[in-house]
Amino acid sequence: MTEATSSTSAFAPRVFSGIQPSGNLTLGNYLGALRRFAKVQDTGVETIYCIVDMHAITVWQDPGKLTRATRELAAAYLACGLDPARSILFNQSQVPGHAQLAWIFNCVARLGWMNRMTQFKDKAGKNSENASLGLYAYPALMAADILLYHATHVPVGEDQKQHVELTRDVAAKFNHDFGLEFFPSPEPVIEGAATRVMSLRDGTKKMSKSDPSDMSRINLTDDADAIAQKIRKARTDPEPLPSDLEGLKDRAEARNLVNIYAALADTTPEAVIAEHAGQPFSAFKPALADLAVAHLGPITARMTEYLGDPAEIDRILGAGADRAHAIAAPILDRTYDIVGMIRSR
Ligand code: AQP
Repeated sequence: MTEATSSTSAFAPRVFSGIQPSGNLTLGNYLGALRRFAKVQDTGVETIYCIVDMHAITVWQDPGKLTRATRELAAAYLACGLDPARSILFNQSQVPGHAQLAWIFNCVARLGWMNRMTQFKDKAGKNSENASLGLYAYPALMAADILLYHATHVPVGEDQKQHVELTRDVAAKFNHDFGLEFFPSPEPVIEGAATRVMSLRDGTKKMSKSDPSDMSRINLTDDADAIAQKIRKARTDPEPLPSDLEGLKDRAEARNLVNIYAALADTTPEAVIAEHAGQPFSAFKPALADLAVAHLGPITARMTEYLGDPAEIDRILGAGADRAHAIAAPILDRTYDIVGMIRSR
């Protein structure tokens, strides 16, 4: 974690992050988020991790699939090493404070800020008139997720940086409008070799759960054969691996595979290049596939084990929601008080 800035230093360090239960958890979600969440927990700082089901429904979700995807994501958190006794793990809709604070932030955030959000443009596409109002207001709900707990640090992938910056803008405007330093200015924590894992079919697009092509991503539920096949078929160029990182400039797909290898091996892209310089992809890809299978296989097996007991998953989420609510309630009460709303019961 980075040093707290002056605007966060008045607040005790607290980490918050979330993932949408929108199905098909990917290697990108694993390297950019899940794996790092478990590591942060091991530093001893207070950690709150959320399954953001209210964010997921900003685009259509089949109800039965949403329930399954929520349990699957909980199982993935646990399989990646999250300990529900040390970290708080829950699904967002069980703590009403997220929606309540989001409404206040809808009235703080400006339309112009929302109009600059690239994720809305990407997700709404050409048909933005038909996108849900929730998709447009997504960043205000995300600001509420973070600030409801006075979180100071937010580990995310590169794609979420703009939303954390907007959260800082919301906190600053609220504090300025009401004339007090009530909300912290949270820091995005974007670290490691795989802060933006790219599609296996197009090195200019991020690997995403909702990409229509299953070959574009490695799912956490893929078996060894599927992982090996997807890596073998990953788009690359005909050149062998270069002797330094500079040689990967303008080779987005090759760079992506080197970054994935480095992240899985817990090393740097420089070290991977030093070890594999001059190798053709016909040799590098099988090495990468072996590494990915060795790494993801045990996680998939643990996920399957957790998913065998859905009642236990629901119990963990309920207990996590109670703990989250206990932190959020006084912060929300004080927010209403600052805004001037009567709390008489
Ligand atoms: N390709 C990626 N590389 C690195 N990090 C990634 N993350 C997502 N994709 C990558 C990180 O995973 C966390 C959870 O993301 P999310 O599920 O809330 O939403 P997202 O960023 O929109 O992820 P997807 O996979 O693209 O989901 P869909 O397709 O449903 O929108 C975040 O920390 C994110 O940075």
